[in-house]
This record gives sequence, C-alpha cells and structure tokens, in this order.
Amino acid sequence: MKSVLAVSILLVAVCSKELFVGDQVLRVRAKDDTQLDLLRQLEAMNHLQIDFWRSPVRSQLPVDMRVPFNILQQVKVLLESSNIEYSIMIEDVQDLLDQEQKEIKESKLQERSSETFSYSTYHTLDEIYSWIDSLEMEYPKLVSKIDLGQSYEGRPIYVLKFSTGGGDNKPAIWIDTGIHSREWITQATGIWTAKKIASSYGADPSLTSILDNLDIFLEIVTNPDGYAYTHSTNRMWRKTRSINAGSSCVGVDPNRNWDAGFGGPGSSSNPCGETYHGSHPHSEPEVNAIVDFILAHGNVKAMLTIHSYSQMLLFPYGYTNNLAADHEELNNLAKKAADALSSLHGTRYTYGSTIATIYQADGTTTDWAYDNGIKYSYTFELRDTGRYGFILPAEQIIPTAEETWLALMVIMEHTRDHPY
Ligand code: BHK
Ligand code: ZN
Repeated sequence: MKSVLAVSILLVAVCSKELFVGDQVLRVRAKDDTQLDLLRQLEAMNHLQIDFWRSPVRSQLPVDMRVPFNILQQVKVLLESSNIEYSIMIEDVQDLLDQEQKEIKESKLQERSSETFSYSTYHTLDEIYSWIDSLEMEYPKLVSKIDLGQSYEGRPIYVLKFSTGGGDNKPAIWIDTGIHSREWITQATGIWTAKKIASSYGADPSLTSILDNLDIFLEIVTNPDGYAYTHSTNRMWRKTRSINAGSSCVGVDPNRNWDAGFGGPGSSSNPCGETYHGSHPHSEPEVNAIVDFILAHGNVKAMLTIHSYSQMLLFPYGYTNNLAADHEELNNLAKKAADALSSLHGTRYTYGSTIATIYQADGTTTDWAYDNGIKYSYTFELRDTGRYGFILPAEQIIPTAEETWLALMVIMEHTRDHPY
C-alpha cells in the first residue's frame, strides 16, 4: 500500500496539469492613456499571474486578459471603479480546455478504428513527429526531413523540405508554425499545409510551378519543448523552456530573441515577462538553429512565420517606425493575400507593418529575416479575434488551414514571379 501511495504521489507530482478552473478571459477597452496606464501597471505585476493574451499597447486596441479565479473579483472591482469597460470573452477557461481534451480523446478513438490520421484534431509532439515520418514515406521523391539540431531540453528539431531537386541552394521559401507553443491552431495548420503541398505537386499547376522553381521548408513544431509542455503541464505556455540564470522564471520569448533591434522597449528585460528577450540574441537553441540554417542556405527569398490569434498579416518593421524599403510592395502583396484569404469563408484580416498595426516589438523573426535580405517576410496571426483566442475549437482547423493556404499561395506565387 505504501508503495502504491508513493507512486501516486510521484505521478501527481510529475503529471499534474495546471488547472484554470474559474479563470476568465476579459476583453478590456482602454478609453484613454490613463486607463491604458492602469492596465500596463497590472501587466507589469508579474506576481499577479494575469496572462495578457493581448497586451495593452494603445487605447483603441482591445486587451484580452486571462484573470486567475483567485483575483477575478478584485480585478473586476478595480476595472469598474476606474470606469474601464470590459466584457467576459471566456466564462471559464478550464471548461473550454476540458472540451478540447474530450474532443481529442474522441478523435483518437476514431483514428484508431479507421487507422487514419485526423487533420481536424490537435496532436501531441510524438504524434506529429511520427506523422512527419509517414509523410516522408508517402512522398519519398518530394519530401525529406531535415534535422536542425536539438531544443534546450534535447528534443529533435525537424524541418520538412519539399523539393523537386536542383541542388542545395535553389531559391527557397521558409514557413514556420508553432514558435509560440500555445498557439495550437498554427501547428495544426502546419500539418495540413505540409500534406497540401505534398499532394498538390503534379495536381495543382500553380503549386507545381512554385516547386519547380523554389524549395519549400516547413518547420511545424518550432518550439518543441514549449509544445510538449502545453500538453503535459500548462496549456497556456508561450515561451521556450530554458532556465534563466538568477531567476526562478523559465523561458524566453522566441519572437523577441532575434538579432534585429534586440532588447529594445518592445520586449521585456524581466525573465518572468512573457516577452522576455533572453540574455543575448539567438540565445535560444530553437532560434539559433533556424538562423544557422537560413544563413548557411543563403538563398531564402520568403520567410513566413505563423502565429495566432488576431487575424492579421504583418510585415517589417516592428522595432522601428522607419518604413521598410519595400513597404509599398509588401503592403500591396499583403492586401492581395488578405483578399484571397477572405474569399473562402469571409474571414477578415487587417494588415500593415507590425509597429503601425499592433505595437513595437523588438527582436522578431520577421524583422531579422528582412534585415538579412529576405524581402518577402511576413507574420501571420491566424484565427480568431478573441472569442476563443488560443483555445480555438478543433472544428476550425481545416477551414483555417484552407483559407490560410490561399494567402500563402499568393505570397509564394509572387515570390516565384519576382526573383531578386
Ligand atoms: C507579430 C509580429 C511581429 C511581432 C509581434 C507580433 C505579435 C505577436 C508577438 O510576438 O507578440 C503576438 C503573438 O505572439 C500572438 O500571436
Ligand atoms: Zn505568437
């Protein structure tokens, strides 16, 4: 009996998941700078554990905050007494997560009985990694898996290469999903997109001509440690899982860790912050692996990094108000891509430079790519605009991936037709 007890205590210690019972996501609108300042102060109080899904940056933009149950009443009283308007976007975060898990279990049963892989459910890291192997086996002439090295915790980092041959330095398009681990719709979209690319070659004339001229690299799980952690322990984990010297807070924001305006005001210097930039540029092995790969490749023409949520298409710059030299072209292409995307299900995207459209953000993927000569450099923020936020129901995976594909195709076609 004693050992049974010991084992169960151990299991609880090892496997216990963070619960979000009674947590709510509040949508807040600051009417002026005073109200904005108050929200900013709340964000700076890391110990409160308020999770800002969308940060307070300017008074017009909505702020989404997941407020832990234990301080919910105080936060509401504070907002009300400061005349700050809010609405409840998610009544109970844990309810949504329970539904998500229930749906995953049901899909697993389905997958087992039909011996098929479901594109309309969320998968674990191990499932994605075995699926990658099966894709490579199904399309051996077109698809190969590249090992980019190891994550901080020692997990392999894989990139899929789609190539019709022509040497190692054929012009290329880079796509990554899941650099922020909790943005589950993005890894799921990455899986669907990989299958779409593989199955469209020779069937879809436009994709065929893209692949005849360019290689495509697709990294589906760009933050494997974080992704594993969202399944095992904390569904809301965004950052990497590296240990920070001198702090008990874990992780670096991999979208603030790039060597482009690194460490400026559009990132946090506090290891406990959700936008912590890390100790130095490319400190995170997950970022450094991509940097090394892309610089060694030397002929990447487009870099598309996929996040959620907000329904936006963003391009440089994030770290400066200076317009990119190619601002006009990037803006026109963004409009074309957003129009194509909305043509399928009516999903509306806003687009523009990062700093003008959301906020100053330093050390981002998109700015690094652009400053390193990759002209077609975009960040996607997929569905939705906050109804479900990071907990997007799985029934939206395929519609999201389908509409995103139309925008990706517009950008890839333009890249093909505008060699530089
Ligand atoms: C997008 C593009 C470039 C810089 C920042 C962003 C917003 C993104 C972020 O890194 O803060 C928001 C986010 O993850 C949620 O997807
Ligand atoms: Zn993100």
